[in-house]
Amino acid sequence: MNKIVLITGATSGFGKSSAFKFAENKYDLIITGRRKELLTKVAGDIKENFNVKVLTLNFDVRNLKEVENAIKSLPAEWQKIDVLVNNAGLSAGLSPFDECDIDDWERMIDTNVKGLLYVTKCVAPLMIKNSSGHIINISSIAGKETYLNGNVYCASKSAVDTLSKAMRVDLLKHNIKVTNISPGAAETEFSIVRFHGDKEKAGNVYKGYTPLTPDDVADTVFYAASRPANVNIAEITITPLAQGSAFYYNKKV
Ligand code: NDP
Ligand code: 8X3
Repeated sequence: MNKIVLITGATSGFGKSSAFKFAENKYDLIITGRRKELLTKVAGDIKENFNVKVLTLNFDVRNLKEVENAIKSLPAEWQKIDVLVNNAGLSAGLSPFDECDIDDWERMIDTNVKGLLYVTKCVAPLMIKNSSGHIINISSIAGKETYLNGNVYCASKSAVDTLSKAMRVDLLKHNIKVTNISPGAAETEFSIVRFHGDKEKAGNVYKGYTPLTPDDVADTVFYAASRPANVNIAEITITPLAQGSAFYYNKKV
């Protein structure tokens, strides 16, 4: 029987690449996201290329009822989740603290912090029932250090960092591994979402250096998930070669 991974935010970026990576390694997949058409397309592409099962769950991580209903809807054979990748997340805006839009703050906190909590609260009991499981939280280098105008995004990822530590100690007695992964700059839909759809502004973020690709991050996620049973990778920070910290880049522009 294949292992099962549940990946949130698999319609794009790290989540989508991770879905392919786990499928390549013979995991059955539960993939989630709000954009139903994209989710169906990812599921179809994976089934066409790999001999694995794929279940799609279409929900917004910010809505507790939707999260609860989605996880409750899992057929018995899908309930033994081996790996949960808490990836769904976003940044909204990049402005000085005093100029920020409160709606952007709400979206980031509701998605990156509360959404991650809701999903984990619903999935953890399934892992506890089996006395095994692995929770992989996608934080960010922005959770380690604050950069100019990063304010609430950085705080939300810092919260993920802390929650990873908290989950690791609280769930230890149930043999559940917890890994916190902190990527640096990667070109996905991330900056397009941050700049509210402004693709030109988003593209400028990645000029003058080679950013991480979604596959680089998916490799790291799978590395953490594929260690021997006695090994837990607690923390990984991964950056492009040209990024020395959350705010220092060696750009050729
Ligand atoms: P993308 O924008 O490409 O992907 C984000 C994914 O999250 C999408 O699949 C999106 O799906 C999903 N998502 C967003 N909001 C919600 C929601 N409310 N409910 C359900 N799903 C949601 O960005 P990335 O792949 O770059 O981002 C993935 C994670 O990595 C995020 O947590 C991000 O903060 C983090 N990160 C990104 C870095 C980067 O430089 N790109 C670096 C470090 C961390 P849909 O819209 O269909 O719901
Ligand atoms: C995304 C990476 O450096 O743009 O978390 O915040 S960064």
